Amino acid sequence: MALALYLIGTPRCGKTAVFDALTNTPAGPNFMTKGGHRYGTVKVPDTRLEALRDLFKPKKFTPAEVTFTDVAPPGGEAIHFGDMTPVLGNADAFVLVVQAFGEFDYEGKPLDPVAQVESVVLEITVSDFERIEKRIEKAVTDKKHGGKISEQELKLLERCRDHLAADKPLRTMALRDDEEKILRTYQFLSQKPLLVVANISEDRIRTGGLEALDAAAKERGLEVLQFCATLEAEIATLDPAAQVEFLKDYGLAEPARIRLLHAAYKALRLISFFTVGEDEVRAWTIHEGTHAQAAAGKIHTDIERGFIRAETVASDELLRQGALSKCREHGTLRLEGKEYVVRDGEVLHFRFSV
Ligand SMILES: Nc1nc2c(ncn2[C@@H]2O[C@H](COP(=O)(O)OP(=O)(O)O)[C@@H](O)[C@H]2O)c(=O)[nH]1
Ligand SMILES: [Mg+2]
Repeated sequence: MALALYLIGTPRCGKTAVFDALTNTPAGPNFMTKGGHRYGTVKVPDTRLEALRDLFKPKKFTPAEVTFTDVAPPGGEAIHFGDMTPVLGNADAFVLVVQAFGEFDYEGKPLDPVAQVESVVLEITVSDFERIEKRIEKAVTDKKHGGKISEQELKLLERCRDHLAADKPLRTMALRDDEEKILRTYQFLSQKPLLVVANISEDRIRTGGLEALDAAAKERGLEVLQFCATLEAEIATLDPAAQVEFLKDYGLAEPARIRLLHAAYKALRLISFFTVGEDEVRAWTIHEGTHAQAAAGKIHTDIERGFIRAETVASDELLRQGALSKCREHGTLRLEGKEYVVRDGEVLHFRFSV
C-alpha cells in the first residue's frame, strides 16, 4: 500500500502548485480525480534499490510508492477540518504547505508563515477536541444504557480531551502501544505526523529568510522543508540528465521532491527493506522497530504465518560483494529469527513453510 500524504494549508498557499510539482513527470501530469480530490502516486527514489536493480537486472523493478492528495474542500477554498475529517482521516500524514512567496497572504495581510502554521495546527486541534467531546458525551450516555465502551477507552479519551484543551496536538501525547492502537481507530487528525513545506519564491532559494519559521516549527517538534513549487514543476518535466544540470545552476544537489519524500519517511519513522532476485527487486516500507516475522507479513500473510528464518544482509555489503553467495562465504549473510528487528536498507529473504 502506498503511503498516503495529504496536502493541507490556508487558501492559496500553493497546495495545488506543490501537488503539480510533485506529480508532474517528463511525460506530463500524473494523477487521477475522485470525489473532486486529486490523487497522484509517485515512486520513492532510493539509490540503494537502484544499485540492486543494476546488480540483479530483474524482470520487474518495484520501488516504494507515495500517494499525494490535493483535497477539494466543498464549497470553497478553505479546509474546514471538522467537516473534512472523513476524507482527511485516510491520511498517513499531512504535508502542511505554507505560503512563503510574495508579500501578502490570501486575505491581503502581510505574509506571516509562522502565523499560518499556528492557525492550521490550532484548527486541527480544535476539530479533534470538538469530535472527542461529542464522542465522550455519547459514550457516557450509551454506558448508562448498557453501552460497551471500556473504562480504559473512556479514560483514554478523557486524557486526550484534556491534552487537546491545552491546545496541544495528540501526536505530542505520550501513549503506550495499546493506547496508541485504540486511538488510531478514531483517525484523529492531530495524531497524524505533520511535515511543513515552505513554498518559497525562486529568489528565496538563495536569500533564505525563514529562520522564524524554522524556529517556530522546531518548538513544535516539526520539520520545515523549503520547496519552490514553480521551479520544481519545471524541473519535473525534464529528463533526469537535464534535471542535474538545471539544479546545479541553482546550487541544489537534488530535486526538493526527493528530499520531501525522504523527510516524510523520517517524520513517519518509516524504513525500507528490500527483496532481490532475477524476477523482482522490490522495496517494502515498514515502521522502525518491526520484527522480521511482521516484516514478512508485508509481503504475504502466508510467509508471516509459516515464518522459519530470515536471511539478511545490508544492501551496502551485498553491493560490495556483488552476489549473495559471496556474502554467505564471508559470513555477512546472516540467519535471523522472528524477533529480529529489521534495519533500514537490509536485503531480506524469508524461509517459510505453509
Ligand atoms: N509567485 C509564485 N506564485 C505561486 C507559487 N505557488 C503558487 N503560486 C500562485 O499562487 C496562487 C495559489 O496557488 P495554488 O497552488 O492554487 O494554491 P492552493 O489554493 O493552496 O491550491 C496561484 O495563482 C499560483 O499560481 C510560487 O511559488 N510563487
Ligand atoms: Mg488548490
